[in-house]
Amino acid sequence: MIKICMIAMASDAPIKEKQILLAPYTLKRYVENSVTPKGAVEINVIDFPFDADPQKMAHQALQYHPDVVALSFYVWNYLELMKCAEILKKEMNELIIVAGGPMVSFNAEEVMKEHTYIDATSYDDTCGEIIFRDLIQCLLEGKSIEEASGIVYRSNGNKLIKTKEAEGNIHHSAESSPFINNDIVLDDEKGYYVTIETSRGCPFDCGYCLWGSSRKKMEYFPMERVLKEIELIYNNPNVKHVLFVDSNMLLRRERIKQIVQHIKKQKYYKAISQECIYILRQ
Ligand code: B12
Ligand code: SF4
Repeated sequence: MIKICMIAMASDAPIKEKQILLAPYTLKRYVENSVTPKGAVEINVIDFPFDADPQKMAHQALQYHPDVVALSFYVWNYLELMKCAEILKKEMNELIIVAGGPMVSFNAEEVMKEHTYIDATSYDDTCGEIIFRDLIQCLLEGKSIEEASGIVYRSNGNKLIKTKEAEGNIHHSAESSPFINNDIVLDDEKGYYVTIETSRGCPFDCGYCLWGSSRKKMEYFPMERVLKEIELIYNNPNVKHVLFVDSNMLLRRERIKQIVQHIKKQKYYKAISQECIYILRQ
């Protein structure tokens, strides 16, 4: 059994409600579903607010007695999570610390050079599910993480090694949804700012955007999953705000029509954007 602790940290953007960060929950569900043997990993996600203290975050993570700590790095949490990782390594040298997310995957080698307490960093932002699953599967089988895909890791001789590219498709089915499988529990009456994905990737190429350079391929999530998530989210009185994180929901007209019409049928739908209303009227 491998014990994993995944750390999420909310953005410091002026959002009143508790933010749900999708990546750690999405990776947890994917890895738990796809490693063999089933049940060989125990994954806990700890969800911190934007002003959490790195020392306290590290101590909370250690209470789970993890073998692996995985951190999701974004522009809003980079410094705090690096500090947390440094403290974790000092307190427990044998802990495997893995970094991922858009703030590290575009410059994984520099991150590894600068932050010697990180053991492995994902260098491909498009398929965290496959990369994290492969890495954990390697550990479960007692293999060297040299055989995992999509990472830069530090060998025993302190050399940085870039492993092969990740292969295969991510299964975005309902079984992979952290909402449908109750990984994300929305039971706090103080309210939530929920994020939801219905597709990944972007066919465009804007120079200022991280997606422009990496996520060319479009992956559309099965409608069964999307509609079920909408039901769960829009019928929950604790959800105050929903952010669809797709690059562009209007790429497939039939899909957005179906999505908007489904949202309109739910109990707590409040507003839909102008563009969507326009599509519905046609
Ligand atoms: C939601 C979101 C926000 C929310 C964040 C809070 C929240 N509640 O989630 C809000 C609206 C506040 C926000 C703000 C900003 N954001 Co924003 N945001 C996003 C968005 C739309 C979704 C992120 C997400 O949850 N995706 C879904 C999850 C499942 O995917 P993911 O995060 O990409 O994670 C994948 C991999 O990175 C990897 N992974 C992640 N963690 C880990 C960990 C391990 C161990 C491994 C192996 C892999 C791994 O696996 C995942 C699955 O493949 C992304 C664009 C996008 N669609 O991804 C931009 C994005 C993250 N934001 C971006 C930017 C630039 C900003 C702003 C700076 C914009 C601005 N100029 O104001 C501000 C930040 C301001 C601030 N100080 O907070 C950039 C990148 C920034 C960066 N380097 O981190 C992105 C990528 C947009 C872009 N295309 O350029 N944002
Ligand atoms: S996500 Fe938006 S900004 Fe980024 S490349 Fe696509 S169209 Fe351009």
